[in-house]
Amino acid sequence: MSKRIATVALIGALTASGAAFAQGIAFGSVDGDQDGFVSYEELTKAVPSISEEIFMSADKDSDKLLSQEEFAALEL
Ligand SMILES: [Ca+2]
Ligand SMILES: [Ca+2]
Repeated sequence: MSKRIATVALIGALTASGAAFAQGIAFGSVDGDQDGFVSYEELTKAVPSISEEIFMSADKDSDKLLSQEEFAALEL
């Protein structure tokens, strides 16, 4: 049990510190409905730890969706 918790904590730490995240996750795999944009919901499915603030700051045109370009510039 404690080993399992440690593993989950480790994954969380890796995700939270993921400077290489944008490079490590393909846009197409995050864009669940393949409409060419990543919504906050889609992003949280790929990265549960991501905050809405980070999403908003990456969404340059404030349409609540990340284009491929905005996604690439995502800072975590
Ligand atoms: Ca989408
Ligand atoms: Ca946008």
